Amino acid sequence: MKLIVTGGAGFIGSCVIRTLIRTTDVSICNVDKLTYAASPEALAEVSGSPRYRFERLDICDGPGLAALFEREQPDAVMHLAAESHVDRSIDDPAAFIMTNLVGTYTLLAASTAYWRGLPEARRASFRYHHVSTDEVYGSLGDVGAFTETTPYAPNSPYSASKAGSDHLARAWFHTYGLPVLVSNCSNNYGPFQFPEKLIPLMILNGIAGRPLPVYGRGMNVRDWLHVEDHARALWQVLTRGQPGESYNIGGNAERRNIDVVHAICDLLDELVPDPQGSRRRLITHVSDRPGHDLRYAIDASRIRRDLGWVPQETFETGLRATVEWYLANEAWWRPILERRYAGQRLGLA
Ligand code: NAD
Ligand code: TDX
Repeated sequence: MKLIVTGGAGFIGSCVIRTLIRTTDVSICNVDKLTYAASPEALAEVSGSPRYRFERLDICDGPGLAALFEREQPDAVMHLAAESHVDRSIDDPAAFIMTNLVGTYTLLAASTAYWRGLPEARRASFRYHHVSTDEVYGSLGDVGAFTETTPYAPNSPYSASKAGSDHLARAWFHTYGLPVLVSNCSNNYGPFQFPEKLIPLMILNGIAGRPLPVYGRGMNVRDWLHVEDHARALWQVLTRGQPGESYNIGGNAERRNIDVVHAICDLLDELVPDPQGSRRRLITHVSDRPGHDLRYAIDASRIRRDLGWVPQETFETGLRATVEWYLANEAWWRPILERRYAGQRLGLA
């Protein structure tokens, strides 16, 4: 199989590529614009593989995509390229509208033009997998979980742009017959996650003895999944999912933010003792995120039942491995912290 992965230099896309090159015989062309969030270093282990190649391209570039499809002749597309950080979408939504909406539209149009020209057998087996988030469903109260039929109710510019892109993918299936699969996953964590997101930010600030900024009272709940479990789920959806369907992906690991931060402090204290006793002393409650969704929880019974996917990590094993990974990989994150854009977000400028 020849697969085009968009956003393959990002946190999840790079994990998908490492996992698939290691465990399948698929050939991958990684299409990525290389924004601030990209990490080519996360692809070092596959860069020598004859089954991997990289193409620097913006998914808003229609002619560039058309030429790429012509050259690559893919059997499938897995679309992960996106602007992904909620706080950035609040400060400056424009890039989110361009990449997540216009870029998704441009990729759908290029995929459809290419797919229509395929011989019948290849047209039938072609797949377009749109990778999305549970944030499109909005915010939950104390009970219940998102299912595939939960109505969309996005609350941030990020989630609204992702919700719109999900609807475009759905429409391309119903209107043009493109074999579209959609998946909606909960919060990911693991190696190579850019340190603007909660878990890597807390680990790196904890290592450096800097304040740990918890929004509001830290009572918001997220449902966490290790990125390698997500990558395995995406492969199941791509190869075994039913076109026109969507699949929720989650690890049944709901945690309050404050409990996640406590767990990180305690793991760091165990692995690198804190000279002043405990890193919990660094916790600083800061003003809340505007429109902050209270709780996300995923009901992943469809993917478990229909595709037989089950996560391999628990939150406890995955978080420990992640803290250990950041402690062992300063050579990856130190240059990121020193770059100005990260400095602004991390308060290090
Ligand atoms: P990320 O921000 O780490 O990586 C995004 C990648 O997309 C980067 O390599 C970037 O260079 C690339 N990109 C951005 N704009 C582009 C453009 N216009 N053209 C080409 N490439 C472009 O994101 P991530 O956390 O790896 O998320 C990947 C996907 O998974 C996104 O679609 C996101 O919405 C979705 N998702 C993320 C999570 C999560 O917890 N991180 C959870 C569920 C779903
Ligand atoms: O400094 C912080 N302090 C804090 O309390 C940061 C960065 C976050 N938080 C809170 C906000 C959220 O309740 O932690 C929670 C997680 O925040 P993020 O890591 O920014 O993730 P979230 O907003 O939940 O979105 C993530 O999961 C769904 C990804 O960034 C999205 O791309 C994905 O779709």
